[in-house]
Amino acid sequence: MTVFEGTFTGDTSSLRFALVIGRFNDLVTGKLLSGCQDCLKRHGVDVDPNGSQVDYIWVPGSFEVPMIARQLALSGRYNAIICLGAVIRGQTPHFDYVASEAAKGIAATSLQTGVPVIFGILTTDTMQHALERAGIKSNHGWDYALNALEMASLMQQLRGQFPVQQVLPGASQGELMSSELADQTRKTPT
Ligand code: INI
Repeated sequence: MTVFEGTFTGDTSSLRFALVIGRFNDLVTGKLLSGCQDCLKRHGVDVDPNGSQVDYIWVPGSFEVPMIARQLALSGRYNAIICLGAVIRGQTPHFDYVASEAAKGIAATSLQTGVPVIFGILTTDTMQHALERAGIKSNHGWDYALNALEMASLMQQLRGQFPVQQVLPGASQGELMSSELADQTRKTPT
């Protein structure tokens, strides 16, 4: 049998990433973004917004993240999509709705499209807790980028070994993208 594992040491120059970032609590999401860019850069990815490897898409808040991630995933252009947001518990149930919809939407996007979509939405009780995870103690943005690199590499390996043969029941036609279709629609082949 075979062991498949994503690597962090391969050539990353042909990989493309999209970062979808919520503006809500941008004190936190801006720091997650910096951590994310630092990690990608140190792994050889050109993070310049004018370059060809990373696109940045800002949305109002975490609730809007999955819809945009889905559209980007369906484009077939990206090896992985990183979703960044910060949902901080307040005095209202708003937190639960936003956090839950963001998590469900991101998971559904990944499953429906076959594109790795990284769940980089911090959910914390306080701003202090969020900031501690966005640079004061550690920066989870770095980890999310690492997860994206690992999944992009793993999917490249699996694509050759396990091409998608059928659209699963429950997925609307054209919604679940086969790896062949993703390859065809990708603007720059990887
Ligand atoms: N969006 C967040 O990203 N984090 C939050 O903590 C948050 N809270 O608590 O309200 C939040 N709300 C905005 C939401 O994501 C949408 O942008 C808004 O509801 C419009 O659809």
